[in-house]
Amino acid sequence: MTSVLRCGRYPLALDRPLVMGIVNVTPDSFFDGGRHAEALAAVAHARRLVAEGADLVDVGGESSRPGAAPVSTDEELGRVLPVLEGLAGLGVPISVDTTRPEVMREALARGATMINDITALAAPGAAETVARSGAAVCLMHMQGEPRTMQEKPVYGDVVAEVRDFLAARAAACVAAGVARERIVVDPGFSFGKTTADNLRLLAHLDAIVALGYPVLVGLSRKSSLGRITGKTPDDRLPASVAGALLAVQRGAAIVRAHDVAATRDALAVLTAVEGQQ
Ligand code: 7PM
Repeated sequence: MTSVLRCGRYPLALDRPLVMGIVNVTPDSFFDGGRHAEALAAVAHARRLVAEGADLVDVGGESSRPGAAPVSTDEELGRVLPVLEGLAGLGVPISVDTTRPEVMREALARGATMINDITALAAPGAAETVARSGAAVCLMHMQGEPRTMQEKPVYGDVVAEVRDFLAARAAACVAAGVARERIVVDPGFSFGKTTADNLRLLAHLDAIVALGYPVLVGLSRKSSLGRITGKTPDDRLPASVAGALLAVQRGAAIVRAHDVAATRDALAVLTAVEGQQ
């Protein structure tokens, strides 16, 4: 029987790997046309990712990006909400990357059907906000906080710690009223993890998969891939595609990717081979 992830009005069948396209709403440098141009660029990018085959898109106002300067709630709302308005009728579920219940509420009211929270709904009221909505949620593991988490991550057993954290957060969400079919878990590659930690987590992803929730993996262009290959972010496409493929082979249900078309092609080859077994 195929399992389903309930993203509000969208039931997503998990009988094949899904690709979540990354849409960053970037305020800086590039776009000098102000807020309107920034939103239009993000909307255009999201539509392009859907045309490339994205099964869902993840819109982020960069409040939770590693190393990024924190932005105010108003600033985050100002970045994300116009993009959601521009994406009405997109046809695939829209995830919003946020840790703030107020941003969650406003985003859900504008059609977002998934919340991607790098703090796994730690904020007071966050789990209740998601519970009331019918939306899906991605619960991610992070050690520390974005500004400092890469300074000196320390684990005893990284796989067991990440697994136990995700199990506890999923149970807390269920207790708050989020149906199991709406929960996704994510080991949070590079969020307070060394390259060795990331590799161990990927090699033992089966331990996370065994929790029984769909697993989302985000390795796209990350620095661990840079350390392995010696490549800058712009040249990490082959390594990112390899990472996505390895994650899905180890049971990931969703991969979060910048390069949707290439990721889809690689997964199509994997799915075709698996159809032979
Ligand atoms: C700088 C470094 C900028 C890293 C952006 C990033 C994940 C995520 C991100 C993930 C989930 C990026 C990351 N990564 N959400 N948000 N899982 N659920 O590559 O791995 O976009 S931010």
